[in-house]
Amino acid sequence: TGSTVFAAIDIGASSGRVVAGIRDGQGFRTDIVHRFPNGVRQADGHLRWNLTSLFAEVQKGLRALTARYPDVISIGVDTWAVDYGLLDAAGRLIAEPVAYRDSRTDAVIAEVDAVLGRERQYEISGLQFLPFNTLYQLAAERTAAHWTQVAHAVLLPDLIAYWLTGELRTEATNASTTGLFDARSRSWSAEAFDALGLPPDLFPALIRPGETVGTITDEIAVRTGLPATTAVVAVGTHDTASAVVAVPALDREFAYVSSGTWSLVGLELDEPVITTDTRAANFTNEGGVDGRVRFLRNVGGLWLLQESLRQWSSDGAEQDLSDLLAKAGELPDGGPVIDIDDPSFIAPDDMPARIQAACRDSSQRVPQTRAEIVRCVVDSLAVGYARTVAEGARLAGRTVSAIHIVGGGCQNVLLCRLTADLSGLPVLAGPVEATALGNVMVQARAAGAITGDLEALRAVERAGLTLREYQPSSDRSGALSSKAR
Ligand code: LFR
Repeated sequence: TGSTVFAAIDIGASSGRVVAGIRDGQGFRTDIVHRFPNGVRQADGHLRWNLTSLFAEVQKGLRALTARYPDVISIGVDTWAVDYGLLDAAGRLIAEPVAYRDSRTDAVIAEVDAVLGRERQYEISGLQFLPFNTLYQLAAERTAAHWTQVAHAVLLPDLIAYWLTGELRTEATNASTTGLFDARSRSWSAEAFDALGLPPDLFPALIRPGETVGTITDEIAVRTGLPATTAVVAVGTHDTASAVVAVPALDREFAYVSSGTWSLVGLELDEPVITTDTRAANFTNEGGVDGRVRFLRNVGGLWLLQESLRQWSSDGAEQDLSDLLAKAGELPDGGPVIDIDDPSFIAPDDMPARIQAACRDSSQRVPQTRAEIVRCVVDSLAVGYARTVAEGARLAGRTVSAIHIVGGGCQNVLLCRLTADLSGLPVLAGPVEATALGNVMVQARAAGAITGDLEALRAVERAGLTLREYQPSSDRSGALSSKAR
C-alpha cells in the first residue's frame, strides 16, 4: 500500500549497481541491493566489455531487489554512452561490444573527417570531438567481415532493455552521443548516415525518457521473481543525462560536475549553442531529459586515480585511496598540473608512468611518491573543473552561482575544496548516487508518483538530501589561479 519503489540499473565503466529508488515522504531514498565490478579486457584483438556477464549481474540484482521489495513499479537502465552491440537478423549479439577505450578508430578518423568535415559534423550534432564517438567506431567496424551479418546497432542500455523486454529502441539522450544525431531537430541526421554509407535504419526507432519500452519477458519474470507486468521505462539512459536530472539545484544558475570515471563539466541549457567558439573549446551539446541540452565538456576523471591504484596494487600490496588522499591533502600547493584531457590518458595500463611523463614533458617537477601523483591528479582535475565552468559560462553567456559536484568524486573532500577555491564559487557536494536517482525520478514521474518539470523533481529530491557545502577560500585562488585561468 502506497509503497513506491523503482529499480535503477546503473552501470558505469568501473562498476555497476542495481538500486531500489524509494519515493518516501521526504524525497527519494536509494538502496543499493547489488553491486558488481565492470571493466574492459582484451579479447579477439580489441578491448571489450562483457555484456553477457553484466546482464547476468543485472538479473542477480533484480532477484535481490524483488526479494527485498516485492512491489517494484518499473525498471530503468543507464550506462556510459557511445558504445553499442551489433545484432544479427535473429537478434543475436554478434560479438561482445568493443569498448570506447580501444584504439580501433585511430585508423579511420581522417577518412570520416574527409567525407564529413569536422566543422560540418559539429554543425549537425553539436558533439565535442572525442576519438571514440560512435560514428568513428562504426566506420572502423563496417569493413570487418562480420558486417554483412549486421541487422541492428544497439546502444548498450538499449541492449539491456532489449534483453529484458524483447523490444528494440534507441533512447534519445544516448543517441545524441553518436555523432549521427541532429542536436537541433533532436532526431537522426540523414546527412550523417548518408555520408558514412550507413543504412538509415541501423539503429532501432527513437524513444524519449518517460516512454515505455515494454514489459519484461516471461523468462525474465521467472528468473527474477518480478511480476510479468513489470515495465521497462526509458530514462536518460546515458548515465550523464540521468546524473544531470538529479543535480539538486534550487535555481537554474548552476554548473555541475558529474564526477566518476569521467568528469562531465558544464551547464544545462534550453537550446544548443553551436558556434565556432564552442567548437574550438570542444564543448558538447548532448541531449538531456525533457529536451534540455547538456552543454558540457568531458574532462578527465577518476579513471586516472583508478588506473594508478590498479597499477600499484598489481605491484604489491593493495593501496587504499582514502589514505593516499589524506596524505596528498597535506602536501603544499603549487605542485605540477597536467592536461587531464590529453588523449594519452584514455587507454588503460601504466597510468603513474604516463602521469610522470606528462609532468616531465611540460617541464614541471615530476611527482615521485604515490601521494604526490595522487595530488597531481586531484590538482589537475580541480583546475580542469574551475576552468571548464568559467569557459562554459562565458560561451553560453550565463552566470553561475554555484557548482554542484555529484557522483563518486563528491566524496573527495580535497577535490571539492580545491574546486571551490580555484573557481571562487561555492561547491555543493552530493548526492553520490545522482545517476541512479535521476534514473528513478524519471520513472517516478512516468508512473505519476511525482509531477512537474525538472525543477519540481529537483526540489523534491533536495528536500531529502543533506549536501556538503564548500565555500571558496581566497588564499588558494592566489596560489593556483594562474593555472585555473
Ligand atoms: C560517463 C560517460 C560520458 C561519456 C563516456 C563514454 O560515464 O557516459 O558521458 O562521454 O562515459 O561513454
